Amino acid sequence: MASTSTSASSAIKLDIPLHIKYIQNLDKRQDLAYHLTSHLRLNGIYWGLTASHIMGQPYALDREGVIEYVLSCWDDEAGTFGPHPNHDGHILSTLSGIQIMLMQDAIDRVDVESVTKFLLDRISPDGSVSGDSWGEIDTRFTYILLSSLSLLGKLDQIPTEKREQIVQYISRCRNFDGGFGRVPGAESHSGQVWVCTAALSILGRQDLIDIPLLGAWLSERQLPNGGLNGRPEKLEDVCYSWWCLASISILGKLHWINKDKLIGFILGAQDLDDGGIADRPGDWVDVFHTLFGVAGLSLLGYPGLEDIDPVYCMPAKLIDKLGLKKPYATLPRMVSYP
Ligand code: GRG
Repeated sequence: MASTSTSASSAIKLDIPLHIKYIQNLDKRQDLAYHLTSHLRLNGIYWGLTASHIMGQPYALDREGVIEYVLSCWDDEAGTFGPHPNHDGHILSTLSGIQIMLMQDAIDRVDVESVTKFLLDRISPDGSVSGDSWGEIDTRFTYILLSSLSLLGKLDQIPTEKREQIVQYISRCRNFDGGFGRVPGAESHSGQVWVCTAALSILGRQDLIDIPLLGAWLSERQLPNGGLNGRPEKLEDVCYSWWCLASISILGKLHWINKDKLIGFILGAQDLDDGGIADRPGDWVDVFHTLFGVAGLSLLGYPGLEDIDPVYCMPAKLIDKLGLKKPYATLPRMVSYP
């Protein structure tokens, strides 16, 4: 369980070797929890692998084992990746599959034409994007479409008029507070704010964001204990150290967050016995919060970490190499902490 002592958190450090060990030990096929989370498996591998890259250990997981597993998730009928073997293909697992294969330098083993077709088929005439052939709509899927196509070098396959419809759809999801929701009219939520600001950044349409208004809304997400929440009147959670912080970095206003207080909050959510990071101090850890805690610390310039790209949530070096880097704010990497 994560540390409960917030006063001690200012003195503790990120225990990189312990968190790497935690990620390496997640593949516990004898546990019921492993099977109950199979619908999140490809996402989970992406979370663990990205966290390992950011903690400077890109080879922490068995490369060939990971590649074989991703390939075993292929759904022939959909022409893309499902989250686990014999599961239906979905846009959520598609992005994770692409991200993992890129980080493993194995994208040449993916049927890129088939994945591109699956993705392009998700765009509806009103510019919304569905997760699969069943038709659920969510701005998360809009981001995934754009991020996936862009990572595959296929963004230009979206016809110009559809691209404009996508932009207009995202604009319709913008609210009076400058934030964005899941669908038009839905409440602003930091997770949806990230997907929409990152999507507009990929399309080069940040002009549709009210930067001072949204930047102020995002900075108001920081609570007195240093943690960030996802929307007003809600509890702080380590994962918003990614959704809020990456958004505010894309807006160029990273300095509107109190860095030291947020670092203290994230470090206090570590499990210093068995590794991993929880949603908040005192709770059980999981790999989702481990990635977003480490990713938030990287954006804040915590020492000893690799840079993460706030638009793609992948190692910045890899995104630079692919020529996909977009404008965003960074903080200098600290030499030591505290
Ligand atoms: C490549 C990192 C990456 C993501 C792919 C799936 C996706 C695109 C983005 C998800 C964005 C999102 C909606 C994140 C929020 C997740 C979350 C913690 C939701 C919790 O919502 P509530 O209502 O929590 O349970 P609150 O904190 O509002 O009470």
